[in-house]
Amino acid sequence: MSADFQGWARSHQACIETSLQTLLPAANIAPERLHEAMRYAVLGGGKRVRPLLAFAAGELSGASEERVTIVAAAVELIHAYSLVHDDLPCMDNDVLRRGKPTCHVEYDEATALLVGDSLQSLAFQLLAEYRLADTPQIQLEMIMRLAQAAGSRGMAGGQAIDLANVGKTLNLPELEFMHIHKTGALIRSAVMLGARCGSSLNDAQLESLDHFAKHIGLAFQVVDDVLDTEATTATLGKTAGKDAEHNKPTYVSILGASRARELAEELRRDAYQALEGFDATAGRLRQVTDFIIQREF
Ligand code: GRG
Repeated sequence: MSADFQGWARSHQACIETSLQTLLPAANIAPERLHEAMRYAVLGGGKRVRPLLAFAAGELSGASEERVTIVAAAVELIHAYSLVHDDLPCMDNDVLRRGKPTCHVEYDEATALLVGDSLQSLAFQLLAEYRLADTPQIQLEMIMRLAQAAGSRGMAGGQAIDLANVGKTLNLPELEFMHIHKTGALIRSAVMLGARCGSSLNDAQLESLDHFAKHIGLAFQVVDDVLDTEATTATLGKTAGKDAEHNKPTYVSILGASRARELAEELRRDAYQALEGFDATAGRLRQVTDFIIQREF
């Protein structure tokens, strides 16, 4: 990873942290415990991959950073909600997330449920509250895109498929279908919402960008599966080896670790190819792609 990218990523991670701190309700506002738990779940952790993608896509479309910051925060709030709910005993039942006790362990299950609900509502409130696009029509499309990505035809639906398949054997297309929804849909929306904050892209370019986003969404999951088997709990900040322990079908269980790594590389090449028609302003997206593939946690 180049020093230039590291500097850019660090400054945008800091920017999203500061914005989330301001956008989340203060912990001394009633109901204090819920607000404190929302801040606990969102602040001070995570790689902020989705915000980085939104910022990089915003650079491509000539978007203002103020607009992209709100969009990036909204997508990260949806992501944080999904992690809180995913960790609940009725789902993955995990105790460690982002290097600290999961939300329901630190607080309680009912609070964790409400944290997820409230983060999701706040995300959509932000998208409706701020001016984020050149026309109201585009902004409504953005809101609809995030709703679709988070809902039963996107992330929540993917999670339902995941839960239904524990202990079962899936083939590669079935696994891909699950992850396009569970992980890919939100990543795709981060890219597209970031891009829609600006106005320099035509329909064909937006389509190429969407193509790019689909590939990196899948690549992200392939790498996630590899890391689950190869990295330690300490490095990941979440329990390693859970997929095998829970008998979950993964890219590693189906392909083996080495072929899964190759698949991630193929997806990186496909993602790069989708960006071929763009000029140097797509450079950040290429760098975030490399980060997704090469990350160690
Ligand atoms: C509960 C509605 C609902 C959905 C849950 C996305 C998801 C569906 C669950 C997250 C659990 C999980 C381990 C998914 C696999 C890939 C993934 C999204 C990992 C976590 O994302 P990172 O690595 O996490 O970006 P950080 O902490 O860095 O933000």
